Amino acid sequence: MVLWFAEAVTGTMPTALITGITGQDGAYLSQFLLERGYAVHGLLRRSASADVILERLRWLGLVDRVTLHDGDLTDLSAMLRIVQAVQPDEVYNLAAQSFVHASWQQPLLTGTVTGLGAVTMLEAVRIARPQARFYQASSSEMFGKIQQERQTERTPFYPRSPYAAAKLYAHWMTVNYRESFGMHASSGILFNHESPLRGIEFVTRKITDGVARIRLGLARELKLGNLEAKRDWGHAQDFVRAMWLMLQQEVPDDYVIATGRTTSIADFCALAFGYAGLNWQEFVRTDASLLRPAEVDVLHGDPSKARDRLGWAPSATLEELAAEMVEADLARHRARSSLVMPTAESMRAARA
Ligand code: NDP
Ligand code: GDR
Repeated sequence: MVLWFAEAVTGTMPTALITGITGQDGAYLSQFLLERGYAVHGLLRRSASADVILERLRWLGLVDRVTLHDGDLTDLSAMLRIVQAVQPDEVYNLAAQSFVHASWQQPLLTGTVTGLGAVTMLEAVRIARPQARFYQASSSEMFGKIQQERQTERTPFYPRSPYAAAKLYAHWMTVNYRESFGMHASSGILFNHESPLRGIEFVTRKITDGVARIRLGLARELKLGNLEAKRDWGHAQDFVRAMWLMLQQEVPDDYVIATGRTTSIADFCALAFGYAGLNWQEFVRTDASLLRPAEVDVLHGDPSKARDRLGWAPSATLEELAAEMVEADLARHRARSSLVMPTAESMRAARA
């Protein structure tokens, strides 16, 4: 087996701590790290619906393979206790209030969790485990009202939502901790990435879920907001690999992670409905209540730096991504329960 950075330094298998482990990226990152022999620890905030919260880890068959620690990202004492106990080699700060639309209704919460929460984690690491390598989940939303047609690490930021403003604060604080304290802290400026584990409120998953419902006769239409917005969508599994690659570099830095292809919401509808043999224009309706107070019209990343320095490139096409998501949603609805999802393994078996 190949020696990773931490193993090469300490002679033991590396330990990772992931905030946001129950989210889309946290689940895939856990899988990626476990496959490489890491001990994976994660932050779990207390919920009355713990069974549902663990669904993504369960889908990937990982619930019993990771160690979960109770705590909220906004609670410095808890973060300190966890970092002290785990003594991680690598810390991935993925936890956030991550839904842009909700950030106008909850600007203070978004600022507290998505912005200050990152600093809480940076502080915990600086105090309790300063030699750990730190990853911050920055976002292409920071480019907002774009200042360059293709966005790179050098493109000026122009956030358009409370979420983006909070991410920008967290981004600059990560840079600041790197420069002030010499921490190995890197930011990944990730463009949209999706998967069957994407939250249902985000547009791609809302569309593939809608396709599945319509295909199975459970719904007749799908209501969406702005169909003209364009996004640079990739597969979450490709994107978590980029996070890890950043922390294997000798020198910490910031990287744009994108596919370099941008597509409108309408064109994604055409792909997803088309995969199920449906004409999207017969089923999609627009609903003004789903429009945002300020929109990010187009995002189109240039991942040249990540390609050249990390050797990173996306592997999945948008067509493959849409097909995988529609298949997963069809399987979920066929299972007839929102609480009992089939596992990836059982889906493979059913198809075989
Ligand atoms: P998700 O919304 O799927 O996951 C968010 C995670 O944060 C969940 O595990 C959630 O826990 C956790 N969380 C939220 N609030 C708190 C809190 N107060 N304390 C502890 N944990 C909390 O996001 P993704 O996996 O899609 O994204 C991961 C990160 O990357 C986020 O920071 C997001 O903003 C950022 N990002 C995502 C992109 C994308 O396209 N997916 C692109 C660029 C950046 P719970 O399950 O309990 O709700
Ligand atoms: P985004 O993702 O805001 O880019 O943030 P989302 O899928 O929510 O929206 C993408 C675009 O689709 C338009 N849209 C709709 N969006 C939603 N959610 N629901 C609809 O019905 C709908 N109709 C049209 C939106 O207006 C927007 O233009 C995601 C999150 O993962 C962030 O955390 C992350 O930082 C960024 O991606 C990069």
